[in-house]
Amino acid sequence: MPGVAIIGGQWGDEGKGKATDLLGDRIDYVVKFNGGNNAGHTVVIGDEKYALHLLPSGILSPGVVPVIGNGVVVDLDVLFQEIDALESRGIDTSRLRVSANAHVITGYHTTIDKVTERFLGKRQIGTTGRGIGPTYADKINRIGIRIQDLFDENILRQKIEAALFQKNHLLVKVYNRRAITVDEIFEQLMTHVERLRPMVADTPLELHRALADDKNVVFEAGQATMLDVDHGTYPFVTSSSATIGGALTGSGLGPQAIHRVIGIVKAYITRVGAGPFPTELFDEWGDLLAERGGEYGTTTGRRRRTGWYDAPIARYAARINGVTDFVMTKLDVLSGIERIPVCVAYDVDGVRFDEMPINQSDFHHAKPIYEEFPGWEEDLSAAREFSELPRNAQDYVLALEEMSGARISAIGIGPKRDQIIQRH
Ligand code: 2SA
Ligand code: GDP
Ligand code: MG
Repeated sequence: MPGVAIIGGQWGDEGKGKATDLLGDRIDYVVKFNGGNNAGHTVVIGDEKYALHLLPSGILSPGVVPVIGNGVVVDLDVLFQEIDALESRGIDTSRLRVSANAHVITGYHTTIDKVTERFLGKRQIGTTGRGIGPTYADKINRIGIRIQDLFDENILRQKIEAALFQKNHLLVKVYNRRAITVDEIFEQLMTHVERLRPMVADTPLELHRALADDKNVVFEAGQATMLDVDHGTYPFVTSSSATIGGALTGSGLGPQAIHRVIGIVKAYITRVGAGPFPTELFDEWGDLLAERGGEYGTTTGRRRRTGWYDAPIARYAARINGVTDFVMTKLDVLSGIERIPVCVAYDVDGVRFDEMPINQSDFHHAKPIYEEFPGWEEDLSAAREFSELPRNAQDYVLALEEMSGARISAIGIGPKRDQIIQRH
């Protein structure tokens, strides 16, 4: 504290929501800085399970101000569905702040996302179909619609018109779909405007003042390092900056704002969607990790691809983000595996790579070089001290710490809030 970033160290779903939750009562603000409702954070509080997509996980903690930063893309239908669902379960969402500069996902973005994927056939990215890529494309192409544009009907209409000029050409001529009208998009967006108005804020200014006031701010990433548009396995990535740079541009603050960078990694690794994955398992071990780990998409329900821990990826994430600490989740899932392989380097067509190859074809061809660690039988879920873990589990964590490029400060041993061992 005061400025802590929580970043996915793998391909997502490492348990970032839980890590934010762990910082609990010390947090004053939680800022989501990238992505949109493609994200899925599952947080378990007591016997209640919450799945959040667009809202920052801080929304679940009373007293925390959740912030949707300028780097986020916002589907207003989803925003209010999520708010209503939480309110109906007694969660107060009234503190939510939304950046005036965040971009808006409209009906044409989700349509184009889904249609494009269908037309890509074998070359599909496996997107979540939430309109994320097309919305960021419009932002970069300077034809996006921002939250602030919703409050001027003339500007809004003009912007929708400009965007649809291109989109309809694509939809009608290339994809053989019906044209989308300005009116239908305009009406749909306008239904939310009055409800949205009081939430809209100059979020960089509010956050700047909060930090100057010694408040604790958490920067919560969606997706992860290996899905980052610059540093991930492009083109099999999401369209936003999920790494530490995105925490700054996506919230409008300078580097002094961030004092700790927590990388979240699982004790193994998963991926959703297409793209290279050197340690992927296609056998019963893969099924075991998926079933035990509950590895199904929080947003789409897709089964996640599973594999053994990949140390070069962790080191890469440590470098790209300047990770100060790792939180390693889901160690409990590995109980009962006699010998646990860990990828320590890659073999690329006969050449050893100790670090992640930057050339895409090399990474596609990378075969894991494994070192095996002795497993343990015991259920870990009741341990609260590192010393209470079986010796082999301790050694596994220490070995991974040694190879991953930063200390492992906390270890997840179950989905519940208190199922965590803090070391530092
Ligand atoms: P998109 O929709 O344009 O962001 O998809 C591009 C790629 O990014 C991946 N992606 C994700 N990977 C893991 N988890 C994500 N969130 C959900 C979850 C996913 C779900 O928490 O489980 O429910 O399916 C997420 N969001 C995007 C995506 O799979 C593509 O590879
Ligand atoms: P995120 O996208 O990084 O926030 O992660 P998700 O919420 O998509 O997926 C992580 C899943 O793992 C959630 O269902 C969590 O409840 C669960 N989880 C988090 N930490 C642990 C842990 O230490 N052990 C187990 N078994 N489950 C965990
Ligand atoms: Mg997730």
